[in-house]
Amino acid sequence: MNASLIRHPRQGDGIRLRMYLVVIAASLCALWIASYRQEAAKASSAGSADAKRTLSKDERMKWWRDARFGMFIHWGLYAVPAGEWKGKQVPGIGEWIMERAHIPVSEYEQLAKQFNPVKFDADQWVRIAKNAGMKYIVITSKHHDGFCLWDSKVTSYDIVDATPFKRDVLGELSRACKKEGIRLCFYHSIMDWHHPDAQAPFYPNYNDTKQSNPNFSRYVENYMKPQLKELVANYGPLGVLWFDGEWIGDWTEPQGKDLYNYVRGLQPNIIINNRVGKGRKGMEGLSKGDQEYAGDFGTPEQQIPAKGLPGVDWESCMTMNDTWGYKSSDQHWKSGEDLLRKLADIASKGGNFLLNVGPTSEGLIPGASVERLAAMGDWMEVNGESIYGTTASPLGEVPWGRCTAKPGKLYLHVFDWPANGKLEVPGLKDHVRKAYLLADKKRAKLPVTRSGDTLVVTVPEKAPDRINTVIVLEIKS
Ligand code: FHN
Repeated sequence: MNASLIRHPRQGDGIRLRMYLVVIAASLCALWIASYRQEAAKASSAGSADAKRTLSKDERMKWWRDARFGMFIHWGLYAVPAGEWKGKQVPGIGEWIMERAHIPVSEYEQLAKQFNPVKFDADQWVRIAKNAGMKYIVITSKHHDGFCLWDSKVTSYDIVDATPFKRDVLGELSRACKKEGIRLCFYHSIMDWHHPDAQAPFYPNYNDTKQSNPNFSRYVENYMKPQLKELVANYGPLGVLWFDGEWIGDWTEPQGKDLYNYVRGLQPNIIINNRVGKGRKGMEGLSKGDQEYAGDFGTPEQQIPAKGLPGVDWESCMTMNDTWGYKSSDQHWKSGEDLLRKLADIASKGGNFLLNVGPTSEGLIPGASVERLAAMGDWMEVNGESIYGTTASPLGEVPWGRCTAKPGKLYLHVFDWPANGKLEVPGLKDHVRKAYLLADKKRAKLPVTRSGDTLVVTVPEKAPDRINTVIVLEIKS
């Protein structure tokens, strides 16, 4: 019998077995792919449902609370005069020059013809923020002067229609932020010195908080709200709408509540600051219900509340020099050391730090700002864990620096290094499992002893970081 015909029972079985195995493997593979696709479809629909699902406040605030550090950008026509008008230095913050120099609307508008920021590069701005360790950017879509940094269909007083630059800056920033995973947020001024139904008629005192414009509600309904709709629809989803200029007499708490609801209707999970209403008077005093409409977080400005704002989310916004909008004469820069320690101080009190840059009329972030932000980024690269997603210190004041916390961990931010090599941590009752330098990849243990209620950590003779060295205490919380 032709051997070839003899199909060895074992051999035949072997081939059949292999075929069965191949068929089973192929079926399993097909099953896995089908289930993966189903899971992915479920996840993505859940994701988009999440985007559509109205989140709880804690869910909404999570990315913001984790972020802790953002970039404020004040940019507009005021960068052209840069603090000087008709040959004279104008005192005060640069973005207020229209008010401080009492410039008529018709004259101030002419600045648009000179605004041609040819060196503007959205990717560069976003990289500067990201490399500094910042997680979100809040830029002035429209400041008090009424000039719009996007291509608005509601006015021609905007960067596309009124300037030789003709580019939609907010659109370019939106794309750059998406590319780098940075949340884009807009500052938007309720007070508008250019609009005839708002404060323009109050010239020469645009900031008159007593006068009332009989057409103000027309400005709100036919101008401000449609512009906000443009901003959310065309550049969103946004992280935060950061309102300002709420102190004018024509703006009331009921309008604030209405605006809060309007914006929440445009993007249910957007975060809204407390200046949407008259919230700057302090949210902690408001009832739970009123607090809801008072916005999602408090906005202490150019200051760090001594004890933070217990019970509410808050963000301290600050300039790097003394002006928000660019002023060529303002070279009064805070040091990188001061800025870094402010970041730790704010986080140790449970707040966010919104640090401002005021780009020039050419579209460049000033070099002094870039240098400081790069230095902050170097520190954040090593120590970001002690800032991002942390909560306020459970310890009282500590003499040598600040403290931030996460479940099971305390981060000791040591500004003043102990000369005797013994860092004393008062009032810490928790059992400390381990102490180590955050910068030490090997997490070599630092000796820990107790003296009564005071924990004593033996530290290296020299401070690894002279500005802020972080020591981690792993505790049995
Ligand atoms: O008047 C504005 C000022 O120009 C700047 O925008 C600051 C930043 O928070 N807010 C207002 C002053 O409180």
